Formats: sequence, C-alpha cells, structure tokens
Amino acid sequence: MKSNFTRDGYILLPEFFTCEEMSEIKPVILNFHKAWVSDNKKLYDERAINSAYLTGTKYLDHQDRLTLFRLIASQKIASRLLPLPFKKPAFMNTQLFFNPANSDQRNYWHRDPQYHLSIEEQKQALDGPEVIHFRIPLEDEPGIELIPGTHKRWDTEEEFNVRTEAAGRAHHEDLVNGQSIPLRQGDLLIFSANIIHRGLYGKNRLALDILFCEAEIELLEFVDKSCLPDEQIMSQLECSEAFANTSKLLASSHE
Ligand SMILES: O=C(O)CCC(=O)C(=O)O
Repeated sequence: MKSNFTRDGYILLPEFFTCEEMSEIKPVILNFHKAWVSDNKKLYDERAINSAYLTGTKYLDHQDRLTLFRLIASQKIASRLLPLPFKKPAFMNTQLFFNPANSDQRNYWHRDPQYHLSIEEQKQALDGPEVIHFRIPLEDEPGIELIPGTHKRWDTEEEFNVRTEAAGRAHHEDLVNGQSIPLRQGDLLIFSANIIHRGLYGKNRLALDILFCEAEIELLEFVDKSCLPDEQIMSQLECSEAFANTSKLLASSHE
C-alpha cells in the first residue's frame, strides 16, 4: 500500500531528485560536513549522529549557501510542501545525519519533541502545530525505521517504555510495529517529527534534513536568523514562501 502523509505520518518519494540535482547539492554538503567535523572533533568522536544549521554563515561560503537556499526554496520542494495539511509552512532549520564514529553506538526510538516537552505536552503536540522533516539521502543508506500512524496517536505501553527507557527497557530495543524505510540517493522521505522513529545506522549514511513547521511562534522562536536568506538572496529564489513566513513571524514577534 502506498504511504499517505495524513494517515501514516510519512511519504516516500523514490528517485525524486535527478543525478544532476544531487551532484549540485552533494559537494556543498561535503564541504559543510568536513568543516563541521574538524571544528567539533570531540563531539563527533564521542557521540554525534547529526549536525545542524547548514545554511548559516559559519561553515559555508556565499555560493554554497545559495545552492542550499535554492534547493530549499525550489519549485520541486514547494510542490510537496504546499499541499501538506499545514496552515502556513515555515522554514525551521536544516540537519545533517551521519553514522556515529563509534560503531558500537546504538540508535534510539523517539518522538522529536520528547526532549523538550512534558508527557502531557507531547500528547497535545499530536494535534499540532506540525513539524516535518524532508529527508534527502546523499548516499544509499539503511534509512529510518518508524511506526506508521504514531504522529497522531499516543504510544502503546511498550512503545512508551522503550522510547523513554522506562520499566527496564532500552531505547534501541526492537518494536513490533516498526517499519524500515531503506533510502537511496535521490529519494525524498517526508515524515512528521512527532512520529515514533529511529535512524538506521550503516553504509555510508549522509542525509540532509530540511525542517519545516507551521508558522507558530513557539516553534520558530529559536530559529537562528543567520540561517535565513537575506533580501538579496531572497530575490533570487523560486518559491521563497517558507522563508518569508519565518522571517515575517520573527519580525512581528519582536515588534
Ligand atoms: O536518522 C537518525 O539518526 C534519526 C533521525 C532523527 O532522529 C530525526 O530526524 O529526528
């Protein structure tokens, strides 16, 4: 059965990007990753599985940032973002997922908001506002394992115990309803940040996640402004609506 975002909380679009499109993005991501790893050696060696803020000014030059902004604001991404059941889509951040340097490090089931919301707030978050990942694998990789439908329903007892490491359970233990979604370079996986999921480590995994959310201040207040395009870059973008919604909301919240 084909996945459906509203029902399942994810959609896989195989071969969404052409080889040509991937060959424009990949060198930029590798530039970022190399600079980030050398600046965060201890974190990388000890436990990191992702970096973030790729569109910021710290590690990439103007041309590389422009390539990322053009991707995020492309007609192709907008064609998948705008039809989602969102009131107003806004750009939130970018992340880059890779394998842990320590090959014994285990993955972990979670809902993204569980690290900053109470249990009651996590239940309320299932009714929105929504945060979603657009995952773009730059290499073929084992992908993600997720539990379809959990973006809108609360955990079973087992799911809860495993993802929160309660009742003697560990967060890497297998869960019965887990569905693995292997990814290939050029695919696009869209999934809800609320869904119960875990990364599958292995191969040469390197995946760019673009995070969008509904334009609500509680989701956008920590956006790093240096990760947003300036006016001169905005004028060169095809579909800048998600960036514009973020900038407008941040500007109005500081009035
Ligand atoms: O790919 C991973 O390691 C996990 C992904 C994840 O946790 C996330 O995207 O929130």
